[in-house]
Amino acid sequence: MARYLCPQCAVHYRASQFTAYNAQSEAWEPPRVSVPQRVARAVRALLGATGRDRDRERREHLEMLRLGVHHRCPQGHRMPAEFLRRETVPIGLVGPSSVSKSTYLAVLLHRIVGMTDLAPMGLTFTVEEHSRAVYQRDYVTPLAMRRPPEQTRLERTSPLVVRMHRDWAPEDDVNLLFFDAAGEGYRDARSSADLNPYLTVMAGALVFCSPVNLAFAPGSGFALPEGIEGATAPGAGTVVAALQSTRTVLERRRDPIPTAVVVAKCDELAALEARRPHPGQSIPLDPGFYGNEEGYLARQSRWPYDLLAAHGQAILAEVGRFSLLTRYHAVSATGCAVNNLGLFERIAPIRVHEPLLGLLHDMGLLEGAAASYHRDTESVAGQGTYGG
Ligand SMILES: Nc1nc2c(ncn2[C@@H]2O[C@H](COP(=O)(O)OP(=O)(O)OP(=O)(O)O)[C@@H](O)[C@H]2O)c(=O)[nH]1
Ligand SMILES: [Mg+2]
Ligand SMILES: [Zn+2]
Repeated sequence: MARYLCPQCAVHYRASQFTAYNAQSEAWEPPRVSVPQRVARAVRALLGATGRDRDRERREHLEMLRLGVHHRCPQGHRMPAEFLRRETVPIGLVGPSSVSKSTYLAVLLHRIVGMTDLAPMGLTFTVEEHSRAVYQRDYVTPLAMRRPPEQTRLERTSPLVVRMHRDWAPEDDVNLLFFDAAGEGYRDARSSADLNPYLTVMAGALVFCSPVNLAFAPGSGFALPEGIEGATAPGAGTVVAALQSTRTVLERRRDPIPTAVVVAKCDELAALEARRPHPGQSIPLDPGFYGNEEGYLARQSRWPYDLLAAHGQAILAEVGRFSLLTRYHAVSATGCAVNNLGLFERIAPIRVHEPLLGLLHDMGLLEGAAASYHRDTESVAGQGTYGG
C-alpha cells in the first residue's frame, strides 16, 4: 500500500490517515462516486490506466487546486501540494562537520536543476515550491558569490525537496527529499536521534568523508593537504562516530539502505598523488554503468574503494556495518579549496553526479530507463568528461 511522507514529522502515513481541507480550512470530501463507477475504475486500474483515466485524474486535480484543497497529516501539518500524489524519497547526507556536505548539495543541485546536466539521460529536476527559499538562501546565494555555504546549524537543518521527472515515466515524478544534516549533530546518538528525524526514514544515504579523515603513512604516495598536520587532522574517528550514531537511530530498520560513500574534496588528493589516474579525469557519464554492476565497479568504484581500504580501514569497516548495499565515489564539489579570502577561485565540480545516480539506481528509480538511454546514447557519450 502506498505510504506518504509528512516532511515535518518525518513519518510515513497511509493515504487514509490524511484529512483534506479547502482554502477556508473546512473539511473537504472528494465528489461522490457511484458504486458502478467505482467498480469500473478499479477494473480499469487493474488493466492499466487509460488516457481517459489520466485526463479525469488531471481534471480532478485541477479542480482541487482551484478550491485550495490541501491535506493535513494526523499531527496537523499541512502537506506541501503534490505530496499525496507523488512518492517521496528521503536521502540523507551523513558525515561529520566540514566534509563538504552542503557545498556538494549546492553544486549538485546547481548542475542538475539549473544546468540540466542529466537531461540527456531523461532526468530533469525542479526545486519544490516550499523549498525554494531555503535553496536560495543556503545554497544558491553563497555559490553565486563563490563562498562555501555557512556551517549547517542544528536548529536550521531543513529538508530540501526536489522533484525528479523521468522522461520514460512521465506520470510518475518522484520527490527527492535531501536531508543535509548538520555535522555537529553526530556528536552523540541522542542529538542525532533528536535532531535528525529524517535519518530514521532514509531511503538512501550519502556518507561523506574527506582526505583529512584518512591516514597516509610516509612513503604511501599520499599526504594530508598542506597546512594540516597529522596530529591535528580529525582522522577516521569523526566519520566512524557519525556512522555509529546514525546506526543507533536506524536500529529498527532491517532493510539495507542503499548507500553511496563519498570521498569528498578529492581535488586535495589529486595534488598529492601522481601515480594514480588523476581523480579529475572523469569517466564519460555513461548510464549503462548503472545497470552493469561489474563494468561499474571496474571503471568507477575501484579506486575510491581501494583508497579507503588502504588509508581508511576504520571507515570501511563501519560502512560495512551500516549497509550491505554500498558504492564508493571520489568527488569534489568545487574542484579546489577556498583561497585565503575564503572564496573559491572557480567552481569546477568533479564527478558530483555519480553518487546520486548510483543511489537512484540502487533505489530502483532508474528502472525502465534503458530505452531512453539508448535513444540518447550519442548525446550522453558526447558529453564526455564533465566537471573537472
Ligand atoms: N578542497 C575542497 N574544499 C572544499 C570543497 N567543498 C567545500 N570545501 C571546504 O570545506 C568547508 C566545509 O564545507 P561544508 O559544505 O560547509 O561542509 P559540511 O559537511 O556541510 O559541514 P557542516 O555543515 O558543519 O556539517 C568549506 O568551508 C570549504 O572551505 C571542495 O570541493 N574541495
Ligand atoms: Mg553543512
Ligand atoms: Zn506531520
